[in-house]
Amino acid sequence: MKPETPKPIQLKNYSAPAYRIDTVDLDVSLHPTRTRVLATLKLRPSPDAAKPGGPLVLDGEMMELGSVALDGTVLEAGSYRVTADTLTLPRVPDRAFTLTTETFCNPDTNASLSGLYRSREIYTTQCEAEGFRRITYYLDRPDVLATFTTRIEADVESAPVLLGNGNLVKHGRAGRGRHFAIWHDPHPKPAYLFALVGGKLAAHRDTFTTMSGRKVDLAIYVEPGKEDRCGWAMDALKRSMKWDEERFGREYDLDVFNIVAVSDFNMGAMENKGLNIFNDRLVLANPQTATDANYADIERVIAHEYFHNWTGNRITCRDWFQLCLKEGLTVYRDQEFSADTRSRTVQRIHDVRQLKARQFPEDAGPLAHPVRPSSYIEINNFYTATVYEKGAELVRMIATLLGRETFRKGMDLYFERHDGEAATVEQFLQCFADVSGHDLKSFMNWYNQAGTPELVCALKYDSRAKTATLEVEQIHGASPGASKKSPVPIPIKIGLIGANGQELPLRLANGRELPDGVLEMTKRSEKWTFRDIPSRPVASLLRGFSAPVNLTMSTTDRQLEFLVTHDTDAFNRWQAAQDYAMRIMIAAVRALRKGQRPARPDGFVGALATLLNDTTLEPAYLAQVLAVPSESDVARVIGRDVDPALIHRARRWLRKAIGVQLGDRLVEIYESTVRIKTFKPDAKSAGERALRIAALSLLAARGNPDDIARAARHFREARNATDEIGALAILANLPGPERTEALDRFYKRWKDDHLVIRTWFGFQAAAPLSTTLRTVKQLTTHPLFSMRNPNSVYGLIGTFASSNPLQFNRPDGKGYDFVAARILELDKFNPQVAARLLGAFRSWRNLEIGRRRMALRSLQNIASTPGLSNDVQEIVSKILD
Ligand code: 0A1
Ligand code: ZN
Repeated sequence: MKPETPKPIQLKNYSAPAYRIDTVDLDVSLHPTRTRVLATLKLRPSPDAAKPGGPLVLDGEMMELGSVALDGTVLEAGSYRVTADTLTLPRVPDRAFTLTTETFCNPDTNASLSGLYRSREIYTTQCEAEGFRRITYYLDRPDVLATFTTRIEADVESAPVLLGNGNLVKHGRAGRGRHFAIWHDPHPKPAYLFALVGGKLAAHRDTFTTMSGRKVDLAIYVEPGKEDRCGWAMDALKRSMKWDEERFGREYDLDVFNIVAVSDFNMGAMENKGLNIFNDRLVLANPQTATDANYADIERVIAHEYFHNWTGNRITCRDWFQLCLKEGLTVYRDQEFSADTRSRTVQRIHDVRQLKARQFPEDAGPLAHPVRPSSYIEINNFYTATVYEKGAELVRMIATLLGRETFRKGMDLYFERHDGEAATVEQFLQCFADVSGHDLKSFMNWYNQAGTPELVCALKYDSRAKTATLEVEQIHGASPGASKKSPVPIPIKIGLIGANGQELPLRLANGRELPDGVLEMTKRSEKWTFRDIPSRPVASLLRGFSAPVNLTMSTTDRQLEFLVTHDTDAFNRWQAAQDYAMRIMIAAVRALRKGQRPARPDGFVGALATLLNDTTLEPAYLAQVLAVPSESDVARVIGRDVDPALIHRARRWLRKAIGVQLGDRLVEIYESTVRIKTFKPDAKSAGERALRIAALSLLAARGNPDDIARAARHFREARNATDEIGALAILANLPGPERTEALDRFYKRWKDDHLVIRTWFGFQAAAPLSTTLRTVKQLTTHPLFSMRNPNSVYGLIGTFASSNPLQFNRPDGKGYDFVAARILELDKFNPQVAARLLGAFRSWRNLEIGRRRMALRSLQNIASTPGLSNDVQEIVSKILD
């Protein structure tokens, strides 16, 4: 029996394992309902164990145990103990020994998608974080590294392709319509990186020659008939391999690199050694089925998983508390890859938008946790924006503080010192401290403290002394379980801009020029005086978003307009425009709440017009400028007594005002942007398409019949998915015949493509219409919808809960009831996805009282349901705490 409230696992209780496993020989005989696994483990007492010897306790669950043998002798049932999640041998030799177990599992009934399961007839595995224990009994923890050899056997007919980690050693017939393949991975690895695949798969092949001249065979395996949609992913893979050699000196280390795309997958993809497994939406692309955003995501995730080969696989994590060591670092690496491949500024804007949309609300609410948490109940709940995205920001700050070259030296040392090990965040930081002489002790506070610091800044000008003084204070609000916090080192990249828009030299009072414009704040409050400043400057702070903080500084509308027009830092020009839009929407919410009309946003629209007329700015950047902050962004900044309906009205009003006031210019942009006949997925072409659609969307917000007709025409005449889906996104939000017609046409065209049809579900779920909830309920019974498929669940229910603030937060509470009911339904078979959906409720306390009460009722309903999974139990209790 599972205890009611599971006990949290604590970082401070870490101790090295009592036993090590040197080699693992697995013999897996695949069968849809009864797969047999024969595991031979070579174990020995660990020399560095805190408590050497003692009973051997192996993890294992959801399996049937056949037999156990020690050094070849089958044990009697009384000489070991089996519980729901362990196999214990009370006495084992105090020298090296061999343990053999025979177990059976059922891939077909495994709907949790963790362990071994089948997705559309393909056998596949997912072992991170703790799925290997559903395949065999094991020391399933990341600091147990072993060399794996895997023999896979299956029916030739249903599973002609058999893949494992490492290199293929042998394959052949096994009799009775069966065949086998033996894979050997020479690199010791933790069990979470284990994978195998069996099924009817077709391959898209290529090769890559590494920097030392070794040829690597590359293959992407997909359902037969889809090989022609793998070109982009393969191209991205080869570019990633090259980039990691050039930028970090990292070479690939096996003879083969395989990727498999499956349809049922809880997350995006998984970095299993030499055998990455992907959610098919992050592999398959052609111009008709994938948008530019999909292409960019595929490129990013292919790179991310590949980069894990060094940051995650060769150097892994000592324990799951160190998850950010591989994830934050690898996200930083994939972001840098995208920045080098695409436009650095636009990439940074994209990454910062994501961080603020996903991580900032997490850090400000009941689910806040440090980048390196100190306790958890269910580790799967910690694959969060905080660990990933904020984790990447912490690495970026180290790079900013140390400079590019020293940062690279630190990375080199990390690879040299810890290759083949399971490391900690402290060890990672030590490498940078050692190469730079920089004391990074207080940097650990970033890893150990939750919450987004607030930076309160003020700039004072002394016209007689011709000096400008920047005063900065860092404020740390309370987070769950943490009220007292220490200051953190903060790199603040700044510029001072003179009256004519010129960049002023950053000369400190002692004459020292500030390198790269980066100040390093270390105390709670600090000030810096700059000399030789001829007249009152305007400060451009936190350039490129040099630290994950909330910046507060009192600025006038004029100063924001000045920055939008004159800042030499393109990122901060965009940021100033966003801040300005935010300020206007918040004022509009206030006005609407009082029943007044918002004031005309002339200053803001004028500033936008200046940007649109600046010919030095690339289309992708302008598209970002035209995208005003989302409703959720506004809700986050307002922070309390949030009324999503007023925010929705305010944002609509602003977009309409832009459409009306800049109409002619937007039409010009729409008409003049080149319509490229043959689709190319590169960033420049994508930027042009994005700008056109952004203009189309603001014109549709203006709402003249011509504008709607233009969007409908754009949809009908689209020759690629970006245009088709971009126009559908606009039409789906506007009630009327154009909407119905577009949705019908799209459905007929794409109903046989499970990836594309997901967007059709999504747009209906995201529509801010009063009929949406009814539609979403109906769609859950649609034959193309399945609760068992995570993409389907996220596409319909996830979109409704997270991308439709107006209808999810209906004042009658029915949006909450619906989502809560689906969470309970899912929790019975896929707790990971259920717990993720539950995250949509995380900001419920910020709502106005009426909605807050409704949300509370739904949450209490979940919490009081008997038999919840640990996953959902942990999240709901934190949300309600
Ligand atoms: N390590 C993968 C993400 C991942 C995590 C957990 C999973 O199952 C619970 C699956 C994938 C990555 O960072 O891409
Ligand atoms: Zn990752």
